[in-house]
Order: sequence, then C-alpha cells, then structure tokens
Amino acid sequence: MTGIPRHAPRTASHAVEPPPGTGLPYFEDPSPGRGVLPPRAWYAGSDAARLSLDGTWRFRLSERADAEDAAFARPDFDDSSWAELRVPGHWVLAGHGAPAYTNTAYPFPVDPPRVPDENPTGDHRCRFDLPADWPGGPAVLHFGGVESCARVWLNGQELGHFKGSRLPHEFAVGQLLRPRGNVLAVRVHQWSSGSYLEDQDQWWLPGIFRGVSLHSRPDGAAVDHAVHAGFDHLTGRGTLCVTSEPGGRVTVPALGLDLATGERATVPVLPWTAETPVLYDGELTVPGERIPLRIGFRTVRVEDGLLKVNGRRILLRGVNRHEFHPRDGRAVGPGTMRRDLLLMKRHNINAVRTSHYPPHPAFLELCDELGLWVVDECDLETHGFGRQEWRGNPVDDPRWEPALLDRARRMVERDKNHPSIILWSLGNECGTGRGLSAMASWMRRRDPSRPLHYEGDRSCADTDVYSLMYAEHAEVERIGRRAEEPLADAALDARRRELPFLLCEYAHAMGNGPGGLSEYQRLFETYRRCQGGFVWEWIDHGLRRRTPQGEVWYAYGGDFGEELHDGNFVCDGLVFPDRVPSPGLAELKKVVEPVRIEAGGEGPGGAARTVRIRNLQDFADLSALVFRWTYEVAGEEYGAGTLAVPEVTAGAETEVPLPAVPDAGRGGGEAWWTVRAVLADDTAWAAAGHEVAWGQLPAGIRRAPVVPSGTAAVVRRADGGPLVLGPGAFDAVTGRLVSLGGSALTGPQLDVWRAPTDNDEAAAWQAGPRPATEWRRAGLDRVRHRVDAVDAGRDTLVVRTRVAPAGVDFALRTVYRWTARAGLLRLEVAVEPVGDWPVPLPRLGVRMAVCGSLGLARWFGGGPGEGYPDTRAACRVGRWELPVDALQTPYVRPQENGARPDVRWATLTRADGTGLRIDGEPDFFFTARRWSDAELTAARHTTDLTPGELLWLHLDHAQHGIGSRSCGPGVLPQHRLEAAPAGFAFTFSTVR
Ligand code: IPT
Repeated sequence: MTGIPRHAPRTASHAVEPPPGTGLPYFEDPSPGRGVLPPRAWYAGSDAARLSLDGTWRFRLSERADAEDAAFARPDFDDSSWAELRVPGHWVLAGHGAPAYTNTAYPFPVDPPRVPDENPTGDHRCRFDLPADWPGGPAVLHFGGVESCARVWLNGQELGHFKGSRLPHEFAVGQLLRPRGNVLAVRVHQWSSGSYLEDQDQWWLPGIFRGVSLHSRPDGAAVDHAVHAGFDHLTGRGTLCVTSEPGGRVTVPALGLDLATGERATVPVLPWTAETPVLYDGELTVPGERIPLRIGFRTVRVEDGLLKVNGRRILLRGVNRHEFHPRDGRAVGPGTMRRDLLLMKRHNINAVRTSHYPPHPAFLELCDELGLWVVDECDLETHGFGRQEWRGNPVDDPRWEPALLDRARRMVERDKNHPSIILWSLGNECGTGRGLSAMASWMRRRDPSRPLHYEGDRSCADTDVYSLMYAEHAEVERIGRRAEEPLADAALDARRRELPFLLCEYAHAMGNGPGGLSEYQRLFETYRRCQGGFVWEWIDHGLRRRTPQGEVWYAYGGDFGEELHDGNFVCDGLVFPDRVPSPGLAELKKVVEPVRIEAGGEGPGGAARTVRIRNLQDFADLSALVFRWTYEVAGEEYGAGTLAVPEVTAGAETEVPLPAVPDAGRGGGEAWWTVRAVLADDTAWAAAGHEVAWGQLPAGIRRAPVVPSGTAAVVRRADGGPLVLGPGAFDAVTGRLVSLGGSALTGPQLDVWRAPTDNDEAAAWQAGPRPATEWRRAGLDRVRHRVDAVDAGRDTLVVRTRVAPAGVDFALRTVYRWTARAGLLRLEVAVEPVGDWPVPLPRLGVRMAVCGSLGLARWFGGGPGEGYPDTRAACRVGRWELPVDALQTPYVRPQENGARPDVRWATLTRADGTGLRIDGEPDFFFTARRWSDAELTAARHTTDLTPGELLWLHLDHAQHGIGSRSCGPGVLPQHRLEAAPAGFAFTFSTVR
C-alpha cells in the first residue's frame, strides 16, 4: 500500500488540448473532444438526485455529417415529423440504415483522420421536465456511451462534443436547467476520427447505446473518489484508504471502521477473490453527498515471474466478452449482463477480458459481486492499419496522443474502484507506437496497484504480463518452460522471460468447436508460468431476423448488403446469439472444472477402488461442495449416495475409497461409477445441487461383444428380385441394403464427407493448410462408388467397391461383408486406402437413410451433447434419449454438428415404439438428421434447412478432429484422421 496516488488535477476539461488549427471539422479532428468534464469514478447511486433520460426520443437520420444545419438544437424546433427512437439504442437496429460487419478492415477509405462524405448522422431530441423535488444547483449531464462522435446542446446552448464510444462523457449543465420543457439535442455521427481507434471485430453500430442521465452535484458533492483496499496475505489484514475531493469520512460498519478520507486503517478482513468475492459495505460521506461503497480487499502483484493475487498464483479460466444482444446490439441491459455472468459462473468461468473496450460499468459491479477476475480493456483498436504494414497507425502518431490519453483516463478513472479488475489492458491489436507507451506510463503513475496488459507488442516493453493470442500448444509449452524464442534485444528478452504468461485469446469458438481445449488446460496446469487465458469469445454476434413465416434466424456479415464484410466471422461465441449455451461451452465447463475427479487405485479388471479428488482452485477449499456418487450398469442406476470427503485446501488433493458395489448391480453389462461435485448450498450464482464437476470411473468393464448367436441365415434370391439375408433385403446389382424387417431404407454406404465446420474452412488469411479447401480439391464432397462384385455366398453377402472422386487415382477400396443370425443383420466394413492420399479424411463411416417417422433416438454412449475427437470431454457415458430434432446443434452458419461419440448402441423409434437398433463394434459416432450432408453443406443460414421425408444416419468409425483453425491452430496430430486401413462393424436389428 505504498504511493497511493493523488487525484489528477481536475481543472482543464482535457488536460492535453488537441493541436490547434487542424482545419478539420470537429468530427474529423483527432482530438477527443471539447467542453467535457474530467472523468470520475462511476457508482450506481448516492443520495444526490439522478434523473434518467432514457426513453423515447425524437430522431432524424441524414446521409451526411453536414446535410442539416443545427437549427434542430433550438428548444422551439418542431420535431413532430421526426421518427421516434428508443434511447439507449442503435438507430441501425431500429429501421434507420443498416448495420455492417467487418473484422479488421475499415469500412471506408483509410485516410486518417478523415472520414467519408457518406457519414450517417443521427439527430436526437429529448424533451424533459425536472422532478418536483429536483434540488437545483450544479448538475452534470452523463452519457454512458455514444458511437462514435456526439455534439450536444441543452436548451439551445452548445455544450461541446466528444469521441470515445464506449467511455463516459459528462458536461456541467446546472446553470442551463429549468424546471420544465428542457430540450436536449444530440447530433451523432457514425464516422469520426474516433472510428480509426475503434476497429474492433464487431458490427459497426452507431447511436446513443448506453444510458443518458442527469446528476445533481450539490456543492460539496464528490468530484471524484478512489478506494484503495489491499490485502496482506501474511497477516490476513486489509488496509483501507479512501481519497476524495472534497475530503470527508468513511465508515465500514462490519469492520468497525470510521476514518477520515486520506487516512489508512489496517484491520483483519476476509479478502476478495473471484472464488470468495467478499465485499464490505461502507459509506463515504463528503459535505454534499453520501456515496455507498462496496469494498473488496485484494492485492495484485507480479512476483517471482507469476501474476499473484493475495500472494497466490491464479489460473485464469476466462472468456472474452463483447457487449452484445441479438436485437439491441451493444445496448445491453442489466438483466442480460447478469445473465451472462450467471452463465459464466455456472460454467466454471472465472475471468473476463472486456474485449475490446470498457463494458457498461454496471457489468463491473456484477463482477465484483459474483466474483470474476477482470481484464479491463481500453476502447482502442487500430487493426485495419495492419493491412498496410501499420502505415499511418494512430498509436504511433503524436497528433493522436491526446485522444489515446483521454481514453486511458476515462477507463481508469471510471473503473478504478472495482476489486474485480486485476489488469488494465491498453487495447487490442494496435501494433506498436509511442502513443501506447504514453498511455502505459500514465496508467502506471495513476494506478500502480494494477499490472498492465497489452498483447500487440511482443517485446512487452510497456506491459507486466506476457500475452499472446492463438499460440499453438507447442509454443505455449515452450513459454511454460521459459524457453521461448528470444527477442533480438537481450535486455527486453530477459525481462520478458521473467513475466507471467497468459493467452488473451485462444480456442476460437466459431461454429463447431473449439477443439484442443483439454490439451491447453493440461499446459496451464503443468507450467506455473502459463496462467490460463480467455477463450475467444463469449457470444455469437448474430442479429435476430425473422422469415416472412416468422421463423427466427441470425444475420451475419453480408446479410445487410455490405460491400465489404467478413461473413460469419462475427459468430464465434460459446453461446448462441440468444445466449443458449453451445456445446463448446459445455466442453469448456468440463475442461476448466475447478475440481478434478479421477479414478484412484485400481482393482481387478481395471476397476477403480478409490476416487482421487483434486482441488484446482486457487483459494477456496472444497467445503462448498458435496460429492454424490451413482453406480450404473449399462446406463441404469443401481445405487447412489454421498461420499465423505475430508477438507481439501486449494491446490491439494485427497483419495477416498469408493463404496462397496451395490449388490443389485453385480449383473452383466458395462459398469461405471459417476461422482459429481455439486453445490452444497445456494450461492449468488447457482442453487444448491448445481453440478460443478464430475468424473466417471470404470467399475470393471464387462462388455459382451455383439456376436449374434444362433444359426447363420442363408442368402436367398427372390426370383429376379432382391437378395434376402435374415431380416435384410439387398439390391442384387448394387448389393445395397434396401429394407430391414420389411421397412424400406437406403442402406449403408461408405461416407467420408462432412459439411465443413468453420474450423475446417479456416480463416482465409490463415497460412498453411485449410482442411475444407483441401478436401474439396481432393473431391471428397463428390466421391463415387463403383461396385466391383456382389458375391452372394451361402450365408454371406460380400460387396466389393472402390470409392473415389473424379480426377484422381487415389481411392478407398471398401468391402462390405453381411451376415445374419437370429434376426440380427451384421455388417463388417473393411476399408483399404489405395494410392497416395494427400489429405486427412473428414470422417470415416457409413451413411444410410431411413424413414423420417423414426423420430426418437436413444443411445448408450457419450452424451448428452455432441462430441468429436478433440471436443468430447463433456460427454459422459450413459443412456440418453432425445428426439432427432433435438440432436441438431443450430450453428448460425450450418455445418457438421450433432455427433454423439463413443456410442455402443442406438435405437431410432416411431411413436408406437417400433424401429431400428444399431450396435457398433467398436464404439461409433452416431448422427441423425432430417437433411443430407449435401444440403447441410449448401446452407448459409439455419432457415435454409428444411426437414425432408428421410432421416439421414451417419454411423462413423472415426471423425477428424475439430481444432481451432477458424482463427488459430489446427487439429493436433493425435486427432487427425489419416486415410489408413480400417475395419468396423455394425449390427442392425428391429425394435418391436
Ligand atoms: C483477434 C482479435 O483480437 C479479435 O478481436 C477477433 O477478431 C479474433 O481475432 C477473431 O475472431 S485478431 C486475429 C487476426 C488473430
């Protein structure tokens, strides 16, 4: 607690004035603005009066910045012909103009600080009366966020203008207010010099998208205040010091504290951590105002090469969060913010990077309350300059320095009192430059209590943590061993090598995926230097639309006719646009679970005897959890209870004996213990019983292979008609199964194609192999099947084929061998690659089509959600049941989805319970859908898929991994599906 900084001087409106005489209009001038008050800490409320001006305003859109004069700002201007518009909101989402999506490209010619003539400009008017008890005197007008440049008038008087879209701006207005009929006029330009600093990967959404409010600031109200609350883990004591202008007193009843501002008190406290977010309620009283405080004691340090909070290394299980709502864009309400955080907490996420701008301040209050580590990132990205070797990059041009410093200040001053914020981030993807260094030195001076983050400068000259995005596993491992490639500058290299490491972005959650999470987590748990990271990203930014028939779909780049756009790259979240968790979130929850439950000592037949429980938390013991076990045989429960688990401190582990095998469960079938760690009591983020972690332990695998007994059926040949073998009938020419138990079907045929996932497609700018491109080039989407022989033996039907696309000489020789016994029809498939296979296979299995009435799926194997070779951690062995329609994962851009891994058997049944059963040997991936893979491949939006008459079944022996190549590493070698000889079998039977 040394060097508590004093407040920055609060006289000038901008401590660094813009360079004079640029001759540019205010919206193009690189300056941050004029007439605005210095920033201050945001707080939810005090006893000083506040008036929200949110609501229905009047609105007029012009195509250019200068299309209209400013007469609309006059109080008596007649706006009755204008449209109505909800504030906060984005006019492009309210029927005026259209949103546009680009990732890194500026959607206008790059000529900083100039912007195009086509500059949609929204004039807004709000008429308001003061409440009867409004105190009069000084007041400020507060804008929480306006994109991208606003010019403001109150009662005809111009107040000033500002840029910095996701930052607060305030004006002194007390002298202009009158009791009734006030008119606030705001002109908002979509494009400004500020747009060059806001090239984040998201929709361009102009408008007043955060709240507008009026705050009484009576004489003696706090101009600003800062809460410093550190924790000394050696003594267990916290030190509190609150500074404010003017000074006053601070009380914290629970700690018995009553002290003057500027004074320090050191008392025993419970510290704040993301796992134990203890907040002490207090109050700051200054002559003109009483401000409630929520104080969390914690100390952040970089020490011994590690990022530590309260003396301990922390592990970040984080996500990048943009503010997004499928209808309201970045105008995200408190309910949505809370929902995001509850979902995160319930999925074991403990950290948020506020990519790539400070969020609504209420979000940070919720992070304090619920417990998340926060990297608060400045509203800054100049990524588009990277497309031109960073020529003209504003962060390296002194003309922009006032704007950069203004942004740094507005973030730090607004957010400084949140215990949840452990790192400040300078911004995202800006290359390097003096402006960034200036921001960093200002931040260090202003707030020495928090380390700095910025990923874009590999030298780490201005930062306290080494951060990368999308680094491959192998590189993370090198960094973990502090054996990374050296920097050219030896001094900088030595410094960086001592820094803790995090991945500010990894595991790109676009579409089906991300794959490879488990392998990253293993690295984070092995190397103390690797302190975790932030998955990219939390939510798909699909904008909700409806077909004329009322069916919902989600729009992405290009759906608004943008001339330049980046398609569905904007949909890369762990939750769908409607915040329904995607399988990727289920996978993340399992992979980052804070408790690991594994088989301990082994008994006969590989059966677990004990369960090892590891507490992977950084602070909390396991007392918040109870451990429930069940014993299942063939997916059926034969016993359940609670395990007695002794106290396990953070980082420690224990091994507890498993109960005796329940007598009833000693029969045949595959047996498993499932141990689940659930919340013992209700918490602020989930109810008692919520499952935090689980593990499955083999209880002696007793699996009888499905070798049908009884006498072999013989092959019969109906006159000129099909070949018949047991319950199956086969086309005599093609050898394909055409009916089973009397029900017509299109029999199994080798299949290697899958509708490419976003990770299969890979980003266009990715160097190196892009799997889907290679697959198409190889022709895997158009393979042909040549039947070389249909050999009907006495009790065996053998069909020999050669499977290959046009134009190449490599192929898969595929032999189908059919036998039948006792009503079971067995297929053995042998696949032999011939020639030089240049690519891995998307999948290897058979595809068949059955009647669409078989709408209910039951299976024993991995579930309940989908899983692929490198995304199956969240699948547990069990018996599951879902309608076929519910097996589909509605990725915003349709693609391969819905496979259930490790399936032993599956049935598909009609409403009357009859149907089809498939047993696999070995386990298989089971997929069923009402459209073909060709249709799935062609679809651009979910509404392009219409259920057909048939169900398409995919019984896959293997799948290629998923990886994260849509923006990051591809499939790890162990999850690649190379063309190689393979054999697998299925047994088909009917269910009656
Ligand atoms: C990285 C960006 O930082 C992030 O904003 C987002 O665009 C993400 O990629 C992809 O969705 S930058 C990328 C070029 C590595």
